[in-house]
Amino acid sequence: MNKTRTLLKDLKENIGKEVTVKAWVDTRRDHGKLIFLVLRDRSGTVQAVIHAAAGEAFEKVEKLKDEFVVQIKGLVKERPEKMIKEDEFNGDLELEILDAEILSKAETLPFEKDAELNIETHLDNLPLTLRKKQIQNIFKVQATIVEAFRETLRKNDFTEFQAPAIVGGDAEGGAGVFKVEYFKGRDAYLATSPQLYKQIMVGVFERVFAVGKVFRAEKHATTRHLSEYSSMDFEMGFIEDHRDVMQMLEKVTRNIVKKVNERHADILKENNVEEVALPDEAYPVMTLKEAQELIYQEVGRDNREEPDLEPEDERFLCQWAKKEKGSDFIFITHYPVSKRPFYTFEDENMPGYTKSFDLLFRGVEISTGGQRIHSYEKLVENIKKWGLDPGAFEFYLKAFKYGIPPHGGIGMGLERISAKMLGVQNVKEAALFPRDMTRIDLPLSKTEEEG
Ligand code: AMO
Repeated sequence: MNKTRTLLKDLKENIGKEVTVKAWVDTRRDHGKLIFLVLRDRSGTVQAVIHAAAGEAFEKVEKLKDEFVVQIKGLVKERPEKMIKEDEFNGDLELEILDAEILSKAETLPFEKDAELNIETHLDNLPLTLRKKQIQNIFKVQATIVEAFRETLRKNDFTEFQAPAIVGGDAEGGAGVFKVEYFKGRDAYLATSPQLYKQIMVGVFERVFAVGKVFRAEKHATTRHLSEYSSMDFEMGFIEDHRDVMQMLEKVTRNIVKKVNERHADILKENNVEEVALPDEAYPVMTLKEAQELIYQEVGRDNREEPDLEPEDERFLCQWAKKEKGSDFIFITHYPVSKRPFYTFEDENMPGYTKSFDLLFRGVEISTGGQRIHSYEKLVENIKKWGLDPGAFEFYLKAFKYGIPPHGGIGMGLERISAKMLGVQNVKEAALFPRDMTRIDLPLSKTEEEG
């Protein structure tokens, strides 16, 4: 057998020639004396066919089932005009099977391949369901989002760094933290964010970014929360205030939209999602107070004394921004000091409120950021005020003892922005292997029962 492999996307250049392809059997369909296979490799799909008259080769193909891994020798043919399927990958071609070899067998699938699965069955079977094109697409787009995030920041002189996942003190408030029982004489936790380290790194490179896993012991299973998620963070020195950070985040998100549109127009079309609305002007910006007043005026919901937005407020503000400003993104600034972590900079012109912001996108908060406190004394004071132990932050505080410029940054949830870009309802479907209170790969109760 010819061992040189031709990828399915390259079949077009081989019309009339014999090739060897290596692929999965995506589906098999028997039709009288004919067997049709849809083959799938990393580059695409093709329909392959064999007639009973082919003898020995036909007997080999008869043994194949869905998800068998095969090596197939075949002749690349153009399909007759009336058999062409315009919207199918390689829809104008067909591979006439000359020989087949099984590289790996597969058992019968535990679900109907084309059936809409409920989310639990989907998640229970991820090693298989991730192979579906529709699901693969989510993670292709996700990879592009990360690439675009990195690209913009590199272009703007940021250096990527790897943040630790085991930490001695939690920056975000402590409620949702996983404790690690291992280290002698010291409490340790899984990082809820690279916050402390990105600030330390401002003292090293001025502008830094990190993409990595962070962990939140969320008390609720929701469509927006994961126990482990991918955080895309940046931090930049020598800013005037939080608005410099917002500008950079706008650049990053505009490039994400641009790259996803350029590269995945077909996927966006398949998912039936509208193009992301980007305003010609800068993204709309509102303070929390203004946002609450607007909600009160427009829909009569009076949350004007609340320190934060409710999910329905976030949805309303996004609808408003889309309608009034032609933007799927909107910044909300100036959350109260009491609702933000200890490191957040208070606005000298608006005491009690911070130079911090959330970026909302299609109804949900996808990013939080702001200016940070850079004075050592003020930080120590705040750590105490927040009821935390300055001893736990001794290491972080060294950076501030020895000169840190005014700085700020953001953290953005990769799964949340991916889900919203693709119209995926539950953030768990935009996480490759989601963990939450009820699941580590398999449902926890089920594994306990079985164990
Ligand atoms: P925050 O806690 O708001 O801020 O988190 C930043 C962003 O991370 C995402 N996110 C989540 N995604 C999935 N599951 C979760 N449980 C979850 N929690 C948060 C959201 C959110 O906007 N250190 C600050 C950021 C900064 O100021 O730089 C922080 O962690 O998209």
